Amino acid sequence: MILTNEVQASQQATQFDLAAYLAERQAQVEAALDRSLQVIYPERIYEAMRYSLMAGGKRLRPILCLATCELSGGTPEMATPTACALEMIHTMSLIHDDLPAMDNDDYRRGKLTNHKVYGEDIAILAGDGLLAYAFEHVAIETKNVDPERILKVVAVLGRAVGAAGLVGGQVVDLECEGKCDVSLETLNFIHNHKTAALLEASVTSGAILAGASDSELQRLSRYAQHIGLAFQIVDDILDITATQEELGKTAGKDLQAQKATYPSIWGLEQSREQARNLVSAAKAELMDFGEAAKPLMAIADYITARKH
Ligand code: GRG
Repeated sequence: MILTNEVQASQQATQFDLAAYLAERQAQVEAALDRSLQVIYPERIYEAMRYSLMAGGKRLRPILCLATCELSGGTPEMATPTACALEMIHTMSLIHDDLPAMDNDDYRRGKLTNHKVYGEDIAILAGDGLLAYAFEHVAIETKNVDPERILKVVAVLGRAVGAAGLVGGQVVDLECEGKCDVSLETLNFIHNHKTAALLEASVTSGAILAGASDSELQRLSRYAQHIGLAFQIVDDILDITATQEELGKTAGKDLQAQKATYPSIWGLEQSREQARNLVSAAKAELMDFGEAAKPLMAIADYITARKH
């Protein structure tokens, strides 16, 4: 699903086989997610949780977590439960974001949204169930890692999800609905919290599990903040330029809702340039890691080249 032209463009830039890397990691993540959540009684809630969790998606957050764990000298096994938890958290945020009380979307990842299939009540609970299970999964399934590191990861995930992260960003986003005078500062606040916070947690949690130093963590955090904002700028651009089929969700929603976006402030061309600058800044943070940072470099390039 991800192995398209934009990946080939990134490969040429970094001379790294990103397509093969992503395909292998996606397969590992899909298998681990599939194993992580069984349908038991009461079946309806587990089915609703699995419906969205196994609906595809790029699996970018788990892949980043596995990549930084490896970069910092860890093994994929150490980070796999956290990688799954990140996708559970991301998926629950999409389920809640799509609800009628929020963005009111009918399609996500090319399928009907959770509430369209299971109803609003179950969709809310499916999100809650995934959120709680994410933390349980990290605590119970992480093996051969110092418990202090696991505790630190739990704190990082909690902060990324709560009012200091996704929830805070979503609240300001809701407050800005229908306003035409949203400042760049406010827009940056929204997306640093809604989008970049979980990407940052994905990058740092893998490194924490592997025992990265504070200075390595700081560099990785800055890398993630830059790619997080670039990711959102590209998301805003794609909302204008891509089709529903390419996106797997309704296209043109931002324009329709008269939402403040980066292209609405800067226009398309300047938005593309800002995204490219952020990716360059992200890659500069990786210089000291040498060859081992090639996957993260290639992922940064992919973010501006992606079409969905
Ligand atoms: C977290 C407790 C809690 C509640 C949710 C609704 C909400 C609060 C926050 C909204 C978060 C949100 C939906 C942010 C948008 C992030 C984003 C850019 C999503 C698209 O990510 P991709 O492109 O999607 O990685 P795939 O489908 O590929 O995984």
